[in-house]
Amino acid sequence: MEKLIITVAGVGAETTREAQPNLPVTPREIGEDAARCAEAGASIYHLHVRDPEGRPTQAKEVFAAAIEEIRKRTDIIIQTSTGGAMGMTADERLQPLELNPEMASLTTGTANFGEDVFFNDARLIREFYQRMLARGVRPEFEIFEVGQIDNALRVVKEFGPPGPLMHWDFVLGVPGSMSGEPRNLVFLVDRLPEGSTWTCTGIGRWHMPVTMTALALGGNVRLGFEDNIFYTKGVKAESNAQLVARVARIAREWGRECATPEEARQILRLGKYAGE
Ligand code: KMH
Ligand code: ZN
Repeated sequence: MEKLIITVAGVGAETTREAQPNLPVTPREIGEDAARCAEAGASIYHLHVRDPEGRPTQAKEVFAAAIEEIRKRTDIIIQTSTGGAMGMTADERLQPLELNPEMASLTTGTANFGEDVFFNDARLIREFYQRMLARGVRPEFEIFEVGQIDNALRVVKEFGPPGPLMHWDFVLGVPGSMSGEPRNLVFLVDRLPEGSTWTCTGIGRWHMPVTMTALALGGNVRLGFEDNIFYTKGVKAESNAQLVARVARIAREWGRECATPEEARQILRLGKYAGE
């Protein structure tokens, strides 16, 4: 089996320090968090940033500061968010792409998100995808609902492929969208075209069920305080790295080592590996 790629969604836009006191918020804290996660076995950091008051922002300058702090410490793959926070405009959300990150998230459809609606209509998807293609930024298609796979394939057909392969992330267990039952993940993976790689994340209590299903299917895993703040029921995790270490340990027990960031670049055929 291919090495395991662990993505850390360590910050998010909705998680607060009140809910998770160990949430990294400042650029320096985010840099230190990413380094500890890489040490524990992670190879991608899905990046959101916060303003000095701890509120979500998509400001390019704050992303640049966080990326600088990460890069001082680790060569982990940085995947900037274009989802941002609920209610942000498309222009706001697009800002971090100007920094030409290696990867960026791209949700290919509107989804119910708790009491809110995460808005991504066809126009927005087309615009975000074209911007990523123009800058050579590899999208990670964020899938909350099955039809979003078809929406992604539609823009790939219209504007061309995003690189040598398509990378997907199934986000399961958001209240209002698909749950993290094993049969849902099997169903989604079964729909991917040839030349795909995939990861998945279980929100809240779905973290471990989705993780274990992904390992059984030979897929990859995303985790972190954006998606889940607990280690076990009622016990908050000490750090994102603690969550990484547990999954790395379980995978190793199954004979599956974690990919280093460079090995992950090779598996995903990013950058210099794109032509191989
Ligand atoms: N904060 C959510 C509304 C992404 O990063 O691309 C959307 C989100 C997805 O976090
Ligand atoms: Zn995100």
